[in-house]
Amino acid sequence: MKTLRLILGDQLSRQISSLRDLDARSDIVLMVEVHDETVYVRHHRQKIALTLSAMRHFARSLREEGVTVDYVTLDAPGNAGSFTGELRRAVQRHAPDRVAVTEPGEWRVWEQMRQWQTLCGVPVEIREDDRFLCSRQEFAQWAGSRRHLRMENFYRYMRRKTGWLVRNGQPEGGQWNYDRQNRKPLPRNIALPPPCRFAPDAVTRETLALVADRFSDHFGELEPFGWGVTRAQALQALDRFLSGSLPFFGDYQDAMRSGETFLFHSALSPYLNLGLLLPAEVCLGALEAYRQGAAPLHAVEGFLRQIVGWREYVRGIYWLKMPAYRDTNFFQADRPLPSFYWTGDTDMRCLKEAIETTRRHAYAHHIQRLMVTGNFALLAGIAPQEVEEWYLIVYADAYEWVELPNTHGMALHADGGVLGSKPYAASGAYIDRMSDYCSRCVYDPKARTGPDACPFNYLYWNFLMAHETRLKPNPRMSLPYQSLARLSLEERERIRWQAEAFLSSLSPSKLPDGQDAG
Ligand code: FAD
Ligand code: DLZ
Ligand code: SF4
Repeated sequence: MKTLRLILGDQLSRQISSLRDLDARSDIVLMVEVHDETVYVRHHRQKIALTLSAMRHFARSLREEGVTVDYVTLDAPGNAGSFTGELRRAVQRHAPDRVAVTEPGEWRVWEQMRQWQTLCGVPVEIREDDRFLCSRQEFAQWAGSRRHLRMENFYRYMRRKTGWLVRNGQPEGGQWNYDRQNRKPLPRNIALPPPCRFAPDAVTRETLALVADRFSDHFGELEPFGWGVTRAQALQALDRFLSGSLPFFGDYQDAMRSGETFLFHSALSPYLNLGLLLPAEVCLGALEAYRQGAAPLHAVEGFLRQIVGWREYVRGIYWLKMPAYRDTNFFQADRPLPSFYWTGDTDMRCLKEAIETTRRHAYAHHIQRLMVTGNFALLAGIAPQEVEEWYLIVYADAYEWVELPNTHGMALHADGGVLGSKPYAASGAYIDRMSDYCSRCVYDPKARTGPDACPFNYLYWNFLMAHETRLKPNPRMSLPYQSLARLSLEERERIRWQAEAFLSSLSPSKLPDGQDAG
């Protein structure tokens, strides 16, 4: 049987289910660079270069194995510009008995894929994406009729299922979660590991030239480009992380420092999301480091929690709740995204740092995403869809299945508490505690109101006041509301006035078409 096997740009694993029964004598692997995928949002230029270069390298590695690969480049004559159009053309070229494909990561593509059998006139077998440790069906079963779908409960379920850091049904060390040990600010003189960057080879250089030429109006700097684009490079990055950063990952997971992008974070998310690394092998690597005494329990547990817990959980929520999920707007937030999200042109040092890192590297670590850009968008009442589009554009690891629950649910609480039991709203005090940004900022993180006051402070209190009816009944919000109750009426009025003045001073422009934001 001649099978046409379509590999999407984020399915670059030799173990992907659509390649499992590959017969190199009769089958053809199809890979397509298509305009639609490069512009459904105006991705950061590094993300496009990373994806296309990784696709080209993956095709090359299959060919080296003796597999026939039909690879359609972006500028190939007649390129139809979409997955559906290119699949139809390939079916005409090869007349296969069937098409095999692995389910996509995004709802948008899923809707197209469901039409393919009808549109292409051949059987299309859609296979489960079993790179994930929990299937969509299993997550739905776990969710069952539970009232609350809390990550912590899901994480314990996954720990028991995998047996990772579990002994006789009990968590290694006696606790499931060592989160409390993961909140230390960075000591001033601690040495940070150098980031794992790779020099572009000829294939990547060609892709960089293509992106520079075709996507000059997209956000972000294209070079220096240091992402790995092959499985071998991704494995090298994993090794570097396990031996250099993992031991410190737990302690400083929430820390931020001026001018430092990666700290002790792994920067493995683009590789995991593209398929160059598998979540199971990354976890097994961390567990091996623990077994060998190379990394402490709280670091390994903290890292495992991100992958076995958060990563699988947000994917489960995405598929369980889509498509209605993205349309909820718990706080009725409707303010346009401020223009500084694109330019970094703001006096607020923390935001400037997070946005400049994002422009330069298509990366910011979790706390910058959640507690700086995300927290600001929450407190300022920015419309969820504008914030979500920003996050989908600006990061090399951005795919809607993981971006949307993190933005809509975790950062903005726009889902009303499906994902988090309370909003991650914080004043400047949190950022001051976890970073050195405030000491370099024109604003005073200790002042609540007044000309020098940190905008996060009055926006925070204003947010609590504006959403008192919705949030006060939440028992997890009782402390903030007890503090609010201690503020005088005059102070509340000052907060409201200053927040309004600040918010109306924000210029609401989006990245204009044709502007070079890089
Ligand atoms: P590390 O800190 O080293 O963590 C290790 C791995 O754990 C990551 O590589 C990632 O695969 C996984 N992980 C950690 N936290 C999460 C999480 N909350 N959800 C899912 N996986 C997690 N992650 C993406 O991969 N793509 C996105 O588009 C994305 N958008 C986000 C948007 C917002 C508003 C927020 C708050 C978070 C978002 N995240 C996203 C999650 C997280 O911030 C990134 O996975 C992480 O910063 C990637 O950097 P790292 O590889 O150095 O992670
Ligand atoms: C992100 C991306 C880009 C920029 N370009 C392509 C492409 O040309 N061809 C392709 O197969 N995939 C691309 N991707 C990744 C897809 O957007 C991703 O596979 C789908 O969104 C499914 O998650
Ligand atoms: Fe950010 Fe406020 Fe600190 Fe300035 S003072 S860096 S705005 S938290």
